[in-house]
Amino acid sequence: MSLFRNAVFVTSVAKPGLLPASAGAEIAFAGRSNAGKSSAINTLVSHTRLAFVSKTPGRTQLINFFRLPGGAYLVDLPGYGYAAVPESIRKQWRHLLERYLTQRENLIGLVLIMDARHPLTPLDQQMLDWFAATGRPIHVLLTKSDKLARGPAKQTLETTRRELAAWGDRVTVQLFSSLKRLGIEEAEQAIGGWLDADPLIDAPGEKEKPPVKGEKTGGKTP
Ligand SMILES: Nc1nc2c(ncn2[C@@H]2O[C@H](COP(=O)(O)OP(=O)(O)O)[C@@H](O)[C@H]2O)c(=O)[nH]1
Ligand SMILES: [Mg+2]
Repeated sequence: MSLFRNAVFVTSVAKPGLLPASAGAEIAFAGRSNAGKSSAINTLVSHTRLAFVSKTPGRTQLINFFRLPGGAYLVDLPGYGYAAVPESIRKQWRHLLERYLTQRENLIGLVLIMDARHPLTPLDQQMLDWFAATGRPIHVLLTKSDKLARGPAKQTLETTRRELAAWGDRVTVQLFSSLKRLGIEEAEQAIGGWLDADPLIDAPGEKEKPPVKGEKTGGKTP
């Protein structure tokens, strides 16, 4: 199973007003800057450098859209929490993220990337607050888990799982490592499950259907 293989870059967006029209189900990837988000995306698409692993944290300030072979979209959101970014820019990103996470109709799930050594930072909690309110599922990847010994990694997983329960029962979590390529199948299963359950996948364009002939349009008066 390779859900994400052959993802192709479609477009980058810097402002919420410039988001492309929703063309299919979207799965967004978010995380603190330097948490390992780009690496995780690259690992999942088996396509190194698709999402660009950056040596300079905080550089990705855009929402990047990738189309998956099945017609759904992988959406790479700008990393947050990079201290060296000026407040005015941080405010813009915050606005962009909030708007996208709370209002995007075709967004069917959020993959939240956290460094396994520093899970659930205040900004991670902010993302959870915004998106959990939509009632849609969130899957947390505790990445760089190779940096923890087996015992502490397991402990982190359990503690984080307990804490995540505060955001409801649609939040799941797992250990992940891009370096060691651990957790890929588990992630594909969790995320693939959202696509399987999504009616948009089987009925593309359903929303754009013109009104059925003879149906009341509301525009005419007799
Ligand atoms: N050991 C280890 N390092 C990782 C892992 N994932 C990412 N990194 C490193 O962490 C740094 C930030 O990764 P990147 O994917 O660019 O993070 P992003 O800012 O969240 O997109 C880079 O130096 C990566 O090589 C991982 O699973 N294990
Ligand atoms: Mg990145």
